[in-house]
Amino acid sequence: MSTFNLDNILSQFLIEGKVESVKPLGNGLINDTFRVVTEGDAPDYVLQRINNNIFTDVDLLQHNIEAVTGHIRRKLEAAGADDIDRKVLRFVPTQQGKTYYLDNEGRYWRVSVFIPDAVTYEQVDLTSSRNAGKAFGEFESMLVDLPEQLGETIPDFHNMELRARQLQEAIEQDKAGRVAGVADIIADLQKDMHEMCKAERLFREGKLPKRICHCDTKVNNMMYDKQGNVLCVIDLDTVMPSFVFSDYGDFLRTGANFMAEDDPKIENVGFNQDIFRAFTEGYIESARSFLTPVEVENLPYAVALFPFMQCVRFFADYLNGDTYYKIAYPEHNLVRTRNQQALYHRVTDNYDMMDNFIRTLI
Ligand code: GN1
Ligand code: MG
Repeated sequence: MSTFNLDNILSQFLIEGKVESVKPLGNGLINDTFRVVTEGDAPDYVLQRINNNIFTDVDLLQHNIEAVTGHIRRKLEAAGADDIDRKVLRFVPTQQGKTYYLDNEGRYWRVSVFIPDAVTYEQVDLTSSRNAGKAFGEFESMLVDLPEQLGETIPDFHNMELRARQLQEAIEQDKAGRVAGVADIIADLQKDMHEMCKAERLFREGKLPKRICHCDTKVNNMMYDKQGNVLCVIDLDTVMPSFVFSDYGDFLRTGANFMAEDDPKIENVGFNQDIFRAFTEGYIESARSFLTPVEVENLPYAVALFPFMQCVRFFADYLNGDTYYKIAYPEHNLVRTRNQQALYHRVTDNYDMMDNFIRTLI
């Protein structure tokens, strides 16, 4: 990371103040993120290198982010909200008036204003889960009337049929020679593959809408103030049309697992019912106005779908020789796979509980 000439990159953006330091920030698995500390009263900034191996159309991506943050900002202004810069990200333009900079080596950069006195969590409690549910429901609800169609920054990102095909290819190609050791996982996933592709079938039958969703609602993609109130949703690269299952299910994948997604103690992986209930209450409260009966009915399926899909994605990356997710050690993606597989099974043990609870809310 230190090989980047960050001073030169920062000088392309219209930032205020003199840069004091630039340090790595957060634990994202895709982009490289830095906090830019400035001297005196000027704001601090977040500098990010956008991983354009994964987000191949940065123009479309930044266009989506501008459309979404602009729309939310206008709504907050119209509602007379205070502290708007703490509730929606503000991107800093370059000298050329764009919100990203392409350097001489083909790397893409962007800068947003750092939100002070705010925190992200790797784990949530009941209050922060309820607030997160409300916040993601509000985020979707504010975007229901976005006056333009957004493109998909990663086409078919949460399409389970595509993820199934990618896994099948990874198995057939066996690029890293790892297939022989993991036959048990392959067989286990294949059992439920058809069932887990249900959303795509409902969509083709015209029964399930796509809406603008965040599509990366893991716990650490939300900023809280020090009192535990949600300020703002961050990490907007995957904002695109998808099923609401994406936001609802993916939050619970990280929020309601007793362990981190890469914890090797599989026997401790489990589904936290209290977090499920708290998050669901918050989500239904703010999403009730637009959710259809088919969406509501399938929320328990969504809770199972996301650990399942994430398991398939980590597993395919493991079989392909670790080309997508950042890893810290050679078997990291296999550990993540087994963790998500265990979580998937713990979630499916809870179908009846989830169904019954959701019924009490509507
Ligand atoms: C990636 O960028 P980050 O770490 O928030 C991934 C998500 C996965 C997640 C698993 C663009 O998110 O889809 O759920 O890792 N983002 C992309 O931790 O693939
Ligand atoms: Mg992130």
